Amino acid sequence: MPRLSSLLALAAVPLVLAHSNHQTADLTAEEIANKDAWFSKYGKTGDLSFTGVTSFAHLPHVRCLDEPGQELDVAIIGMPFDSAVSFRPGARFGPFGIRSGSRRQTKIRGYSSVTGINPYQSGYSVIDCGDVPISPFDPSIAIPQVADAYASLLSRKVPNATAFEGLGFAKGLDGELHPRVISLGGDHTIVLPILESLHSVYGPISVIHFDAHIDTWNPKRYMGSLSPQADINHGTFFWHAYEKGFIKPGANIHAGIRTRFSGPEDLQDDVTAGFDLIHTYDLDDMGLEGITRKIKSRVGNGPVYISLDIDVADPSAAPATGTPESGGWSSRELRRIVQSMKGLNIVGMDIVEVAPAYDTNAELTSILAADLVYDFLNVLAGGVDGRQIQEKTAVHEEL
Ligand SMILES: [Mn+2]
Repeated sequence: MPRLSSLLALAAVPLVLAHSNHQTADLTAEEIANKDAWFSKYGKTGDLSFTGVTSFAHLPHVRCLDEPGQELDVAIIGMPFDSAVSFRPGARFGPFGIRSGSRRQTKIRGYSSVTGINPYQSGYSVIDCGDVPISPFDPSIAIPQVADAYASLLSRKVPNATAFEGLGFAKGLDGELHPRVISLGGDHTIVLPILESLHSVYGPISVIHFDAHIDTWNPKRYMGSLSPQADINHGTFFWHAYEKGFIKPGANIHAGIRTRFSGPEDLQDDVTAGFDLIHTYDLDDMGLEGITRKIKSRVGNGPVYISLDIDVADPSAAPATGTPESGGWSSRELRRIVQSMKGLNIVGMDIVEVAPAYDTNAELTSILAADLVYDFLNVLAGGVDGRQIQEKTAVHEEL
């Protein structure tokens, strides 16, 4: 049996050899800060996908609500609120989870082989505006907090208005271009104050609603009408949006529906609220093109808001959500349907109901949600009628 000292000596050999090939640590603090010396020695500066403080896709992070002078083209903002849910809570951690799921997205590796653009290096800026500080204790405070915060973002100057105008996007009733905001929920209730803010800029707008649930439940039928605040929750907010006139009558549509109902009266209320409906099984019969055509013909060319509850995806792809329903679309099917929304006159988008505590260790739900935000950004860059903004990646400049 060999002696321990000779085993240690053998083990030391590769370490010594490896070390002899290594460059030595010889950069000064000034050289490291200047980045050129770091780059010439190590070939990479800045954050890697798994390093750094986590903003969405490593985008610049500005606390926009604290900086009223911050101009915005496209803003990503978290709405960490989950105090109005009917089943599992936890979506207040959705913005945290989606940002974590976005870590492999970076500005320099954002080129899409599907759309032929990099939405992070296009003609407009994308900024992570942080989170809205929302009361977890009282929805009657939280809901106006969302409305005030969203209105603040919509009021900002659009720095690259030319790129936006080139896309053909709708201006507000004031004749001005306004930022496009992508909200990370949060439970679905946040959409009511968002639609309120959008209504004050654009007037009534159409809604495309990806979800397993209709969310137009009349509160008088849905769990009773206990108090004015209890009436406003993540299953009733579209009913309120209809009653308040925020959405265009007869120009809204759900896609991916498959939950159970109290009875046909729920679906009658849904029609009253102004929605048409695509069932999850319709994908088998209508195909991708049929679904896309039905959605686009329903909402037309006017201003449209896209709201995506992550539970529209099958629980095998997105288990981390408050009210999962089996029989949903795969992540591939859902992403293709979302990508096909290019060409609409989009005024805002959200992904809601991501509750990371129920996710797998592999972060399936958060990664899908972050990839859907990437698809949103590509859809926005596609503009109205498929007009595409000027791509500014180095690759395109070389070509
Ligand atoms: Mn839902």
